[in-house]
Amino acid sequence: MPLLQHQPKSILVTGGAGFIGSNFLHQIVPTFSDASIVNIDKLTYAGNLLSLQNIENAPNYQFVHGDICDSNLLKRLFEEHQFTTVIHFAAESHVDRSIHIPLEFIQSNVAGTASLLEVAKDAWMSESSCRETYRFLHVSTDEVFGALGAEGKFTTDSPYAPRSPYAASKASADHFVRAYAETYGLPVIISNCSNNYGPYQFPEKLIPLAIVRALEMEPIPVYSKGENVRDWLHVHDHCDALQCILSYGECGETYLVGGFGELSNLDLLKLLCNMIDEQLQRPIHTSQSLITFVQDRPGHDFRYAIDPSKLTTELGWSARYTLHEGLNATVQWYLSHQSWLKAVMDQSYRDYLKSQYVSL
Ligand code: NAD
Ligand code: TDX
Repeated sequence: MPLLQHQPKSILVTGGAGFIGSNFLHQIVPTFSDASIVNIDKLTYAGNLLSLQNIENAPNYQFVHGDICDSNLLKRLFEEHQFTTVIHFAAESHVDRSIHIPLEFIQSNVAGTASLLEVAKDAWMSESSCRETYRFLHVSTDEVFGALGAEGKFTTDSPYAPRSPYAASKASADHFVRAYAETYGLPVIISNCSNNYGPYQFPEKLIPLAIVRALEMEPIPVYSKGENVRDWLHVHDHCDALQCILSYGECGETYLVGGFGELSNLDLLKLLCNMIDEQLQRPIHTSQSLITFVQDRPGHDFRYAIDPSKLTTELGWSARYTLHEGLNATVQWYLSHQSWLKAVMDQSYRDYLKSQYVSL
């Protein structure tokens, strides 16, 4: 592991009320107890302060309700807090929604990232004292590299080939982040991670959606024949990787994050359904019988898979959870947090889901 360890003093987290951001805050608020941490979040349907109740009163933590597109608000926050570290999660994150409302994705993911970069760059340039220790970590996705066939993995040499409006917006954000490093010297790091699962994930994404549907004995929709493959990583492993990258990563570098968790969607759902039945003490195959094949997502990427060797060999990170352990723990978490589930699933969300699926 490199000898230099970055010790953040004043941290800005964007999108910290969402799935990965809230898990990350649960980790860093107690860990970096000497640092002051500000979380700016717009609280879209995907962001919820209920996910942050464990840390909301911590003395080193503050929540700001706001939009990263609001440059004046960002300027005020940078002046007030003199951030030495920015960790940028805020984004519209659901591929299916990006197909219906692409412009909202361009606004938050592209314009929002550019507005954050511009304010961060100005603050960094005017602050000579902390320039050496400054870091801007941009949290991105493997979807920017497009779709794989049956073989191979994404590496840091993979070309950009985004295929959905979501992926294109994230790719564009990545390009802006690199442009700010090349043009202005802003010390940035980019991480591209595979599919996350775990606590506090909004139940529009496959795993929490399937758990909710199984709990309610409702159909569990799987697109096409369920043959598409995703590379699953427990969110705590992703958050560990981000902490590792923040502490030991090199500015200007890109790290791919993944834990060898490949499975087809159908195999994943069958495994998950068995775990749900076991934990609910239901007869075997009760939940599996709910799996329903529905119309495919337009432009559905066939397969993602990450080669994380740069992160494991250079920075010493590796995943703690096997897929089996992680999924079991996740089922357990959702079964014991049904009040959280109910609170985040309001009627408008249920109406949205109803409009989504066409049974085959
Ligand atoms: P999420 O949708 O659960 O949370 C996103 C958060 O950002 C929400 O709290 C939302 O309110 C906030 N937000 C959205 N637009 C905003 C804006 N304009 N200003 C301020 N806040 C705004 O997403 P997530 O799954 O936690 O993903 C976080 C980041 O990680 C995203 O950038 C995503 O692209 C990336 N990522 C996600 C995954 C995954 O599997 N979920 C994998 C790799 C990378
Ligand atoms: O109802 C469904 N049925 C189904 O078969 C849903 C919601 C999804 N799927 C399929 C589509 C994908 O092949 O399951 C797979 C996973 O889908 P999502 O959970 O929507 O994730 P994905 O589209 O792969 O993107 C996710 O991983 C990368 C996150 O949403 C992104 O934010 C992240 O960047």
